[in-house]
Amino acid sequence: MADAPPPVNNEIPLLYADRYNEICKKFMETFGTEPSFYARAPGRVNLIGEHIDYCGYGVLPMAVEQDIVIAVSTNNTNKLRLANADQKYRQFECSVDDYEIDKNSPQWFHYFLCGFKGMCEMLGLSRPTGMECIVDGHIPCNAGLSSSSALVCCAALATMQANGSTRSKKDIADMCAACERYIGTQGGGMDQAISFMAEAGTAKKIDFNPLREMSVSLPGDVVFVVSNCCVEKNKAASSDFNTRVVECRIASQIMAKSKGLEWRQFRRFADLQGCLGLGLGDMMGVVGAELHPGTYSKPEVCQILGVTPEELAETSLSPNTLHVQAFQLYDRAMHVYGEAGRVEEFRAICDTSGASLTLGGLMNASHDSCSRLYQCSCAELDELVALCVKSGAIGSRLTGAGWGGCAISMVPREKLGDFLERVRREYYEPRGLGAAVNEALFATQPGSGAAVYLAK
Ligand code: ADP
Ligand code: NG1
Ligand code: MG
Repeated sequence: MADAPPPVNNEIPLLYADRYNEICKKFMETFGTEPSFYARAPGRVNLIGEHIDYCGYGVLPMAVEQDIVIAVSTNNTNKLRLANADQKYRQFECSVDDYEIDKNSPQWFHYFLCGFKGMCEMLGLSRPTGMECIVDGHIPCNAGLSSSSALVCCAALATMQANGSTRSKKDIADMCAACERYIGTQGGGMDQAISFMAEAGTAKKIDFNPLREMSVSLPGDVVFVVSNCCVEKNKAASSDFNTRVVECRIASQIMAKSKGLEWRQFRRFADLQGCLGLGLGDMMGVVGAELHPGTYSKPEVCQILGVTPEELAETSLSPNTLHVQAFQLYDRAMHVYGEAGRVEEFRAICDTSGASLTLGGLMNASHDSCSRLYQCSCAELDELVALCVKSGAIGSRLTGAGWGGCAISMVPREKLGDFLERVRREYYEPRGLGAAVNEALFATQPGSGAAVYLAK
């Protein structure tokens, strides 16, 4: 499956005809011509396995139905002309071989350019075809449902189709994980992998290096519900995300050094574990023995590794974490090794029946670890997660990078109505968010992956 290219369909499903017609109308108003095809890429919700993909560990997401659709026509003018169905995003135009991706103040079209640039490099195109594009997105932004990667993946897919090429889902996903880093965030590959490799009706266990996917059947007696705490967090606009990536890198380097290994070669916890040949539980023992709780100052890190601050910047930091003076290493490492273990347990339990209670317990433990050890939640999200559990969820946790955004809850099917009503009444109404509740609070099921639809 992952070795096949994303599907190219001749028909737009009847269910989506109205939306695509609307996009087509806007396209004609904007560009005075009809689109020749549509690319679509979904967002995702991660069921368990947070902030561990960039440490080399497997995760367990599923695609959501919400997606990014890009309508495309090609031109001979070497111009890339981008518009957005949402008027709050300004139009953008550039030459196909002359543009910059601004890491310091990322704007919406920079995410498009990440996918465009990555695909041009992958296909070896120095003069890609010009394109007119309208982006129509329905994934809540800055909320942990991976709207950024859906946009990057969709732009890459649109660029591939416009230039008449095909590549496998797996290769495009790997490429998109790398090219989204042009925006500055040094993420793993979860979001791009699930956007291409998702299948309707099944969650996926995604593993990395090399990229692999495996279907995971979810229990039938529960429903998964997304709830957005409505605090936005744009990951590329702050250094919080990369600070976590860097803390994990430094922690694995310090442990590698204390084990007498060539520490400069280590960037991820999974590689250190592989090299030491230990289990995840044993790795937590290594963390306990080799790292201390609390904060490491930058001079302390430099002294342990035997480097100058300039050398540390080279071996371990990212451009937007050069200013960071304090690193939490012990708690981050404990979170990652613990969370990697929970993903394995979650997947194994999905294969047995009557498992919901145990799965819920793993989700609750995951949230606790994200909130306390990884410190990537916020007061509103913690409050919402607690309310979801009080309202009948068997398990609830933040999903995506966090610092705001969404929780995912596992709710017994027969309690769904009461659950939604209580969360609406006790979280959204008191905050005056009642009008937004349908987009912020919804049951979801595993959706399908990225695809192309040819226009008639
Ligand atoms: P997320 O958790 O949603 O992936 P990120 O902080 O990674 O959040 O990136 C979100 C950014 O992606 C937005 O701030 C915006 O720039 C861009 N984006 C997402 N969806 C759209 C859209 N429909 N139109 C324009 N830009 C979008
Ligand atoms: P979101 O919340 O969608 O931006 C980010 C990373 C993932 C993963 C999660 C945390 C990117 C593109 N996405 O997701 O790789 O690390 O956070 O589990 O960097
Ligand atoms: Mg994102």
